[in-house]
Amino acid sequence: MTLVMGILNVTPDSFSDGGMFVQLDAAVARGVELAQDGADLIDVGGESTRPGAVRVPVDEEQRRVVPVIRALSQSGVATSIDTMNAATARAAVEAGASIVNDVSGGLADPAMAATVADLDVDFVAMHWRAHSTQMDRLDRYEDVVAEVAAELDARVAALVAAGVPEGRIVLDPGLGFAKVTDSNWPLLARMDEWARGRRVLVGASRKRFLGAAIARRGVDAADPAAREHATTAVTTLAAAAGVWAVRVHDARAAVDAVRVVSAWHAAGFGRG
Ligand code: PMM
Repeated sequence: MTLVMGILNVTPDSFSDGGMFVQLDAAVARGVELAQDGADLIDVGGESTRPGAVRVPVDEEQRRVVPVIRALSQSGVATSIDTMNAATARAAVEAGASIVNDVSGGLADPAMAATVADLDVDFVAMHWRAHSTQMDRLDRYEDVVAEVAAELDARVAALVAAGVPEGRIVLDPGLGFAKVTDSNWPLLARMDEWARGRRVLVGASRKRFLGAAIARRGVDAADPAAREHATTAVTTLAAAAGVWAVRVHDARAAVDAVRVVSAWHAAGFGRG
């Protein structure tokens, strides 16, 4: 069954109420809530990667995420660390994270591949072309599926060369990263062409390209919260396509969708 990864962004704008301990408590409480909603693991990130976002110093990133991961681990909640920094990946795994999720697929930090090999954890390699301040203008493809496939293959080759076992690598098409609107759909619709049997993570939750698809009179498609049902539709189709995991804000909706797909398959889908 497709796993549900709940999103926990520990950035100052995610928890508006100020002080560090308040933020820590609020973040841990949110992580526990996502787990109670059925998330199989919580993806903890301390650096926003939204379009236009600027980088956060690595010590500040660790100050945000490490205590949250430690507290969630102590509560028995599984976590992944969403980071582009090898040092943060290491600190997070030492605090209890079991997966490293790198939106740059190891490109942003030359030390990432060897660090992940050494840590011996699963690694999510997302398709990425540049940091958030530059990525929108890199939405240039002749054939988005072929180019993403080739660029992901290059990441896999580099990771394997650094000692990461192939079976540890999960591929992610990087929806919204150097893909503004139309480039996203072929990557979902033609997943087999770039995944080629590997484990896949899909992170579509509340992203801009969903807003573009649902825009019509009476729908505020610019509001990320208005993209929630569209997110659940993607989760349903992704689960039906057999993806390993979806990365979502609303764990309950995603678990419901995954369970519907599972019941549908169990009742003999494809046999009739
Ligand atoms: N998207 C965001 C952050 N981290 N990680 C993976 N593996 N895949 C994604 O698509 C992804 C990610 C940005 O989304 P957010 O700002 O809603 O967290």
